[in-house]
Amino acid sequence: MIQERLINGRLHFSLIDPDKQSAQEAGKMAYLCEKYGTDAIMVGGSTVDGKMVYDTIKEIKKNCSLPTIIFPNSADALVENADYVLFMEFMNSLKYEHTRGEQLKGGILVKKLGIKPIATGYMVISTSKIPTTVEQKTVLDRIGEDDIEKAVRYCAYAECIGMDCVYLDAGSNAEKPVPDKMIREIRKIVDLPIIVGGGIKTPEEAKRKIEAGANAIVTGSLVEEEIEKIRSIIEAIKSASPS
Ligand code: 1GP
Repeated sequence: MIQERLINGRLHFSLIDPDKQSAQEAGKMAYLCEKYGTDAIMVGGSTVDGKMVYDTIKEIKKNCSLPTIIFPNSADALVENADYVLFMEFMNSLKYEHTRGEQLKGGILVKKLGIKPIATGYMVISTSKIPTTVEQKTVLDRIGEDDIEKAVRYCAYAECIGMDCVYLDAGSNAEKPVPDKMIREIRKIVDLPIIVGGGIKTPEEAKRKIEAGANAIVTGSLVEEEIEKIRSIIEAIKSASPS
């Protein structure tokens, strides 16, 4: 179970956006991600629909033996050939559809389709001057890079309501990743596994996030743009010594 592996930490997830390439190309990317040592393939993006997700996962499964995890933008992204879904409450969104609306549609689909849900307290940390795609698509209770206490509060809430993990996302191609200090302060209070993504481009950054207390690092843009770079990022994650 991914949830158990998350608890032990030092994981890397490769995020593939079905909107950015053909399903066949996504399959080839997943093959390389597995070869480079990634732990799971996340599939999602802000504009995808179910057919694109289904076709992409089908090709990924032909080329790679790793678990697939849907990272949904809505209930429409839920498809039966996925292994897991990050079943998310977008905790710092002020839009009902992002906190509860799509989840009410999605819960029943997850049950019917037999996808394993990973209950995820998802939050966007705003680190960029120009809003990232996810920031443009919702209305946020903004958590800036210095709003550490607020971030800790959200994560403690996620633990108290029984989530499996929290996901701190600076947004795809963020100017700066989630700050190490924020991860460290959350880790002092919160026992849940912490997934961190958005703007992580170097092995050093990835390693620092793990050493600050993150259990898994997500990279998406690098998989699309310079896939061979994830090899050194994965090596750095696996060699990190969490505090
Ligand atoms: C975005 O956290 C993911 O939701 C990945 O971000 O594309 O910047 O790696 P990047």
